[in-house]
Amino acid sequence: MKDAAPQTIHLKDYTPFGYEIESVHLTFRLAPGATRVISKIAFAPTPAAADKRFFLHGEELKLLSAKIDGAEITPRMVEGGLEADVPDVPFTWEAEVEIAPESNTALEGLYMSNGMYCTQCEAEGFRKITFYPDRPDVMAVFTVRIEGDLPVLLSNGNPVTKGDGFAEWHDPWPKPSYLFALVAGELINHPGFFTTKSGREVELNIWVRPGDEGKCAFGMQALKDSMKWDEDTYGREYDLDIFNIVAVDDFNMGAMENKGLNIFNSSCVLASKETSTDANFERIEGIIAHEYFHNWTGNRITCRDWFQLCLKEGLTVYRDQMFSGDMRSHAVKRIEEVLTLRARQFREDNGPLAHPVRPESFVEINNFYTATVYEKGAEIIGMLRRLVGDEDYKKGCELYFARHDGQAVTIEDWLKAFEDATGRDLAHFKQWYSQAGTPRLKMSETWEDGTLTLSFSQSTPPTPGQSEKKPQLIPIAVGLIGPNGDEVVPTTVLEMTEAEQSFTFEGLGARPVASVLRDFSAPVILEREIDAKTRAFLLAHDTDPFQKWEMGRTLAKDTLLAMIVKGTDPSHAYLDAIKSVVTDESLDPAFRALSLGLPSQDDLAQSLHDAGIIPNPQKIYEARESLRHILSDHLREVIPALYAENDAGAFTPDAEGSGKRSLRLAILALLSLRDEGVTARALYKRADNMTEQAGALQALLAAGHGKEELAAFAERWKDDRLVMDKWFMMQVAAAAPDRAATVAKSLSEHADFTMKNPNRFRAVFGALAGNHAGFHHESGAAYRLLADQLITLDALNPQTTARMSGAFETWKRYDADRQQLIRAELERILATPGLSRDTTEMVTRILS
Ligand code: 0A1
Ligand code: ZN
Repeated sequence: MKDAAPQTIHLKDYTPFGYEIESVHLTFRLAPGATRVISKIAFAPTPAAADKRFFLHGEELKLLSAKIDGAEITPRMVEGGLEADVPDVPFTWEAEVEIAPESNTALEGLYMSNGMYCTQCEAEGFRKITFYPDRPDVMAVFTVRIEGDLPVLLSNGNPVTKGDGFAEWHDPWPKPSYLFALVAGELINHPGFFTTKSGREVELNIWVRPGDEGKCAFGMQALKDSMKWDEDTYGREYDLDIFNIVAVDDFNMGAMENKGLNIFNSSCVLASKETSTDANFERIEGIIAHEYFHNWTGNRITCRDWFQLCLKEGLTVYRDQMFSGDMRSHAVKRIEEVLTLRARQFREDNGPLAHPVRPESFVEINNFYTATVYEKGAEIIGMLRRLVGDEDYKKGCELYFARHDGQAVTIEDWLKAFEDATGRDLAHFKQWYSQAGTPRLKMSETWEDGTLTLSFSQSTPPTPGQSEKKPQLIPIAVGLIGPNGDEVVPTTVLEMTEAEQSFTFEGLGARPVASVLRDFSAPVILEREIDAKTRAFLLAHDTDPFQKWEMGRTLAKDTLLAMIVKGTDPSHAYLDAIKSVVTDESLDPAFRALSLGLPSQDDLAQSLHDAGIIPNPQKIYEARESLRHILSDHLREVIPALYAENDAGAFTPDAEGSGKRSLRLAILALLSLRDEGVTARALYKRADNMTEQAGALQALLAAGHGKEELAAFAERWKDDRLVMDKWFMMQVAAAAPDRAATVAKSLSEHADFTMKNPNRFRAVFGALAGNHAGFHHESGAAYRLLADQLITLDALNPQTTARMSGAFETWKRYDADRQQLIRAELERILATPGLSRDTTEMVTRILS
């Protein structure tokens, strides 16, 4: 069967399936080239259903037999599946199909990775395993028998029996097919256990390939911490006797929350101090929590249809963010969240791929696992909480869990629970789900007779399919700082609902300075008339860590923009302010490190574009490089002490150690511009952990050194695929603009490069897309190279190809020559015979 011809699916067309499922029995006879899947499904017509069409999804399946109530039938094969005539009373459907996991390079459905069988069914992969109503609103209880000559055979739920060459699993919780999972292979487990708050003993396992068993302890602790946190914070308890995590090398995304059997990209679970950086540890902790939290927000309560994806993803991201903040530092975590939101979601919202958090139509749902659905979706939950307050947030969640457990629901259901629990009308707030684009919030202020007036106006630029925008409900968290640096008005939340609105603060003695959008209380772009002096004042005195950081960041950005546009020297207000922050020992080292960071080249390009200036990538690169040298010079007297004092000592992967290391490495990067790499080389030799080893190597590369260390690194780590991903990535990331494409090309010819492993592909070509000046080099070489690679990859793995094509999403910012070069590449991709639905949709949207 062929893929269905591209067809647009609309939210407004939703209709329920006409049948309920009483039970599902699946038998798998595993064989790499020809696996048999035997299904036995008890259906019952839904009495009230309007649509009685019995349609089962199925793709790339060889149907061997089909029966209804034991009698052989011949179903009608139609696009995307089959139809059959069925009785209007309960009946049993049986089918036997054959699939070939060994040749499944799309990594969707049942596939093989290093001899191990595994599955990925979200969003619509189950239809590549057997014929089924593969839609999230059909929930059923599954019993699974796996037959195969492998020691470890896993599926969802609780184990029933295990014998020589077979195992049986039963999942008592009704679930949609996208949460189905099966794993079979030669795996080793790192065991653990957890006792839930009601005394249930849960067996925990992290399953890995032999050789990786030493990299599981951190993930196991993160899992236990997550289980405890969800009990303490949301009252959510785990609900099976066993919880399994499996690490797999070939995986399109980060990880997957299959019921009781989470499957992880090995890069998102395996950790050791020798092979993982602090950033890896933090990400692993967050993703383990994310997948675990899905057990309630996603699995017990799931989505009615894929338009509601943000229902589970926005909420679960919000939950994992709060968890990470509790485990580490809320201040640092919030700044990191905003950095990613701006880098990924604002970028998306400002280009041709902009879409609402709850889209209204799609061609391929896999293209909507986006920063908008995930990260902006989480921002919406954060705003909701700020608006209703902590107590009412808790009440709303509790009502939602109590009311919808076991159901497949919508954003309307989520908001209704909050309206009912709090008595608040959320009609206006709901618009955040349907209106795309990042609101621009302008602020001006006046001062008269002890009254400060803050006047705001908001507007949202048009996005594809939405030319007219309405005002959003924007929670603006504000605090006031008096002239002596004391806070005179603590944080209050202003609720802006109109296009223009003013708020007053009365009875003030002296004119205070307003700290606006504290904690980044809404996903908007704040444009505010504010001079460098006032910024420096807030940077010194603001009690809100996010705004404190933000002031340094906006100073850096203005400095860079002036350097790029006017060729001016960096402002002393910025250089001095940064110096005082980095040397302020009362501040968290992690915060100081973040303050030293410069806005990315991509961020600067967007700001120039917003200001009506066509960005020149080479100039942006040069200005940023020049500011790095100026900073290194400006800080030269304090650098040695900072470097010496922030030695974290013995490695522990916690916030404290990682904060010190991040400050020290940021300092090292500046120092390496002045000492010929001597200090970095010494650290590289001595380092007993990957954070410092990779940090030292990156500092060397960024300063134009590091050739020998790069070779030594490859020699040391040639057998560790995750560390080697870093080796591939670092070289492309550090390549000079005119070398980036050549470096990426030669790495793609390296013996250890393979397109079949998404991590490796992303290491090289994700890094190429992320090397702003290199990707946008005027020769167009990088555009061409990426297009060549995507065309080849599409035939193997459409999902990763489509995702990576997002590298071109900003093309309309640039000059006519670059636009012409990119357009030609996009058109060349689109003209590829047999191009996947995934990539066709993405490239078409980017071009539109
Ligand atoms: N639900 C997972 C992410 C995920 C989505 C799609 C996938 O394949 C198309 C795989 C994983 C999560 O949010 O972690
Ligand atoms: Zn998720």
